[in-house]
Amino acid sequence: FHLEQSLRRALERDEMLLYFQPRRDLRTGRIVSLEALLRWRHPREGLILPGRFIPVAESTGLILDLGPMVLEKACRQLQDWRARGVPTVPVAINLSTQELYTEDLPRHIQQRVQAADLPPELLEFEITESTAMRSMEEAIHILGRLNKMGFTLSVDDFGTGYASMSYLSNLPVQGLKIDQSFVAQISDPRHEAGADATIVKAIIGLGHNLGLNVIAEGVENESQRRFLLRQGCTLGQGFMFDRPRPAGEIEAQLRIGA
Ligand code: G
Ligand code: G
Ligand code: MN
Ligand code: NA
Repeated sequence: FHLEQSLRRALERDEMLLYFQPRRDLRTGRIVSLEALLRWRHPREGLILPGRFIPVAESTGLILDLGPMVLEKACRQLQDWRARGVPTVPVAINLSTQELYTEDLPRHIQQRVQAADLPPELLEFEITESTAMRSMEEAIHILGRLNKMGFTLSVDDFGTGYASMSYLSNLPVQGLKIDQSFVAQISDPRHEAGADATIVKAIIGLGHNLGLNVIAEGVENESQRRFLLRQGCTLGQGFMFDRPRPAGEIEAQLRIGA
């Protein structure tokens, strides 16, 4: 099994699909948005997770085919749900480093979204802290353009990179996602006085003070949920509520409003 060759073929044969993981209001459990997560359904290897192939796609340049394909699939899914009267929520798409700095990404995104006749409010884009830091001035410019077009932006995996507070305050983003490695450390009430709990509290405070929506990733249990709520973080995603799932299963949940 040669990953790079197979990946090229996978794109031609359309073996890629999107799963979706809800972000929920931690108080009510209501779905507020979805994150699109790429999956590769390999005919022999089965379902391959992005952690295995996104880095290869990035290093080979295949990401420049994969990225637009993800956007296209997400737009088509939203369009389909809307056409069939399924109550929709915004869908967040992960942008890799190479994609963000692609020539004229904002215009490309705008064209796709307009072609699907979608309001820009239905799409969010996530970039990691390290992607933003790669070329700060350029990132500010690109994100600013996306913002003017009406798209919502957030910083993913926050806390794992080296972004300083002043950098974060300069980024035209609306949201911040606490990396799941920190959230994992508050899964036991006895850890709430520990260093990681302090980091989680600090990130929530920083995000809110900058006027950002703060989403906790990797919420797996009730004590994490309660801790986050006590700190004022009301948005989360994680296995406590949902695993990433195919569109059909998500649709059923959107219909019942759960
Ligand atoms: O779904 P999973 O938890 O295995 O995702 C692992 C990683 O792959 C995450 O960091 C996520 O951001 C990334 N990822 C998932 N889907 C996409 C995608 O469509 N594009 C990019 N660039 N990264 C993705
Ligand atoms: O883009 P990002 O790096 O945030 O990717 C989200 C990843 O986190 C996805 O691969 C998803 O499957 C994973 N994930 C989502 N919720 C949980 C969770 O509660 N626990 C763990 N361990 N992983 C999660
Ligand atoms: Mn993400
Ligand atoms: Na993340």
